[in-house]
Amino acid sequence: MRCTFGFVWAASLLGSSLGGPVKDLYARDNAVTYFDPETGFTFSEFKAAYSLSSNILYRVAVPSSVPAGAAYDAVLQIVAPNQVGWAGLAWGGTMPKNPLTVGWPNGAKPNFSSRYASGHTMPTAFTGATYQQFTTGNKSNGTHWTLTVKCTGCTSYTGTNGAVRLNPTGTNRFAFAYATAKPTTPGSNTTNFGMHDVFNYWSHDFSQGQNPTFATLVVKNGGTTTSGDAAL
Ligand code: HEM
Ligand SMILES: *[C@@H]1O[C@H](CO)[C@@H](O)[C@H](O)[C@H]1NC(C)=O
Ligand SMILES: *[C@@H]1O[C@H](CO)[C@@H](O)[C@H](O)[C@H]1NC(C)=O
Ligand SMILES: *[C@@H]1O[C@H](CO)[C@@H](O)[C@H](O)[C@H]1NC(C)=O
Ligand SMILES: CC(=O)N[C@H]1CO[C@H](CO)[C@@H](O)[C@@H]1O
Repeated sequence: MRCTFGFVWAASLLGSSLGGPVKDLYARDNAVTYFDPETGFTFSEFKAAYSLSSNILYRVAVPSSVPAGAAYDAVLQIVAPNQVGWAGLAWGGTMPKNPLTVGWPNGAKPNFSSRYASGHTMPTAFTGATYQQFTTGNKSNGTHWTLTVKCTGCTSYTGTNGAVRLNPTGTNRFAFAYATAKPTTPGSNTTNFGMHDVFNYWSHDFSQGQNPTFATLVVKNGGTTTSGDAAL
């Protein structure tokens, strides 16, 4: 599995330096629109290679027409093979000092936790971001688990150099990490877990995950709206 991942990553570096077709292939992978029939959200989807034949999918849906400078919510969906013990997203593209969302399988319904790391040590609970787990899109079957949550506070935060606001209509630097080992206490969102096996970075294009009816969809999926859900 790591060989595959290393190959894709190395190939993308090679493509970047040579400007060849591999770079184009990688760039396409960064900007896929995915419509989820279960929740009705349109997501921007990134595929993180997990093995020769499977990926971890990181999907982000945002409201369209977010007012300039305004805070806004985002829906995160993670789809991972059952072999993945936990999968995390770093909203600011680095482990320390940005909101981290960590999800993991737990029977029929995956769980998740809001975390923050001050350095390269186990991230602790983070109250600067709050979440709603939808009544849809949280499931597992024989091969994959799927987590779907709305986050308030993941797209604006105080980083190392002050206030950061992710671009609601453009690309943002993200990072992921995952481990095969499961969290110690999967029924609790304050569980301990071990270090990742793999991490990497990408540029996530929010323009591919625009939702003109974001607030309506939040309600349809069992959530409650906030001022960050913009256009109805
Ligand atoms: C028990 C939990 C964790 C431990 C002990 C841990 C530890 C570390 C360490 C030691 C490094 C440096 C590795 C190197 O330079 O080769 C690192 C890097 C990294 N970790 Fe973690 N980590 C944990 C959880 C997480 C989580 C939950 C995420 C994301 C959601 C994450 C994302 C990253 C990223 C993106 C890097 C690359 C360097 C950076 O951007 O800071 N880590 N981690
Ligand atoms: C755990 O869940 C509770 C109840 O939803 C929530 O108040 C708390 O912030 C969560 N903690 C973490 C670390 O995600
Ligand atoms: C299991 O869930 C994954 C992710 O939603 C999906 O791609 C796959 O088709 C599902 N498998 C079955 C047998 O339903
Ligand atoms: C997820 O974590 C919360 C907070 O610790 C807990 O109350 C809830 O029962 C857990 N849900 C599952 C499905 O594990
Ligand atoms: C917390 C919650 O409501 N979980 C739901 C997630 O979505 C699945 C369907 O995909 C529901 O069965 C869960 O109850």
